[in-house]
Amino acid sequence: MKLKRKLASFVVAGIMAVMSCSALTSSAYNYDANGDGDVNMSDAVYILQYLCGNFEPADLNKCDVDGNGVISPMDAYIVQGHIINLW
Ligand SMILES: [Ca+2]
Ligand SMILES: [Ca+2]
Repeated sequence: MKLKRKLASFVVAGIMAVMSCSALTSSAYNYDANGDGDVNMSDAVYILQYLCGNFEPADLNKCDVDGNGVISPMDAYIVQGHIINLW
């Protein structure tokens, strides 16, 4: 029974992830998290380094790529997806 629940929650999480990909196509996103004028993997690393507590960015707002008011691994994920043309 527990296995079925875990499997069901895993499937639901997968479906939600796929559905959220379409929401990640906004052109309003600021992918340049580190503000150097380029969008590349260093922006995703910049966000993740902040989340790991390695430094305090000069402009925290730039790390909130999707503009939801929270800086999370999802912001780095959005940058990575943009770089590889996933969305
Ligand atoms: Ca950048
Ligand atoms: Ca965010």
